[in-house]
Amino acid sequence: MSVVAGTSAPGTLITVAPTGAEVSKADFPQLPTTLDELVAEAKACEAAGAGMVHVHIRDDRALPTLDPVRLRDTVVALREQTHLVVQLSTGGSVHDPLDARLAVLDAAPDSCSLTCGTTNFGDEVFLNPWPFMVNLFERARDAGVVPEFELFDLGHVHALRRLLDACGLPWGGKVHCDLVMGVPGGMPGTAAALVAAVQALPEQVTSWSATGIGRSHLPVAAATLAMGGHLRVGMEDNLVYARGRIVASNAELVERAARLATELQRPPLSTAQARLLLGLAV
Ligand code: KMH
Ligand code: ZN
Repeated sequence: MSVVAGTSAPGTLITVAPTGAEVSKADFPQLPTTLDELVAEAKACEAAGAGMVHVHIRDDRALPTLDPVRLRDTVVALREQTHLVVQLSTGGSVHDPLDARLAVLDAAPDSCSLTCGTTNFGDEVFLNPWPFMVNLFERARDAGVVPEFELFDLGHVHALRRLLDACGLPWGGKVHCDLVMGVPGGMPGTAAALVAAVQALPEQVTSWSATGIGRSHLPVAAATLAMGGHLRVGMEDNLVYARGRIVASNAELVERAARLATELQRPPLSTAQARLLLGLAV
């Protein structure tokens, strides 16, 4: 199925990215960094309309970690206490080595992120060499984990085409990607860039979402809904709810996304519908 601008999915998958690897707990105490905080936030976000959670975890000092035991405990806890699709980040932080990022799959999530190319990331470099992408794709397929392809740039869209042509379809047979827009170093968070990226998506793509970083969060969400895409929101991507007002919780970002989607006649997908969309067993 080709997913081009103008085609409209019947409902909206809302993915919440509650924590990320970059935001400081000291600066934003409402950021969920402990397992209890993460699970509580995930439950509130599910109640507000989220279908999937994109997870980065923190250590006891609230710093990003890819500790395998913590990752596994996190997947188990989220599975026990929510119905959300559990997606672990394999991007981690810009300081994480590639082998630790591959090992994230050992925690047996439903889904994992897979970024389709290296990108400047503020003052840092987010490294995703081609052999790493292929390795992660194949390991995810072998492990029965559905990748979400993260696209930070138009070049990443073309790299996704190359990856699918080289490796075939991922586990589950569906191809879901997420356009991450407005990262300093990636494509801008504008409607024009969104149209260009969506029009360039390979024909194997069955669904797409987008998120705008920082001040592009709302414009990207509005343009995405208008184009029939799905939404990602959360404190990983955006810390400002409105002019002069900091985000109080991830759930309020999900609530707003659900309201917007409902007004546009594409209400939030249930978690069961989200699983079908992504090629996961219900
Ligand atoms: N934290 C960024 C360096 C992902 O989760 O896969 C990478 C990132 C993408 O957040
Ligand atoms: Zn992430």
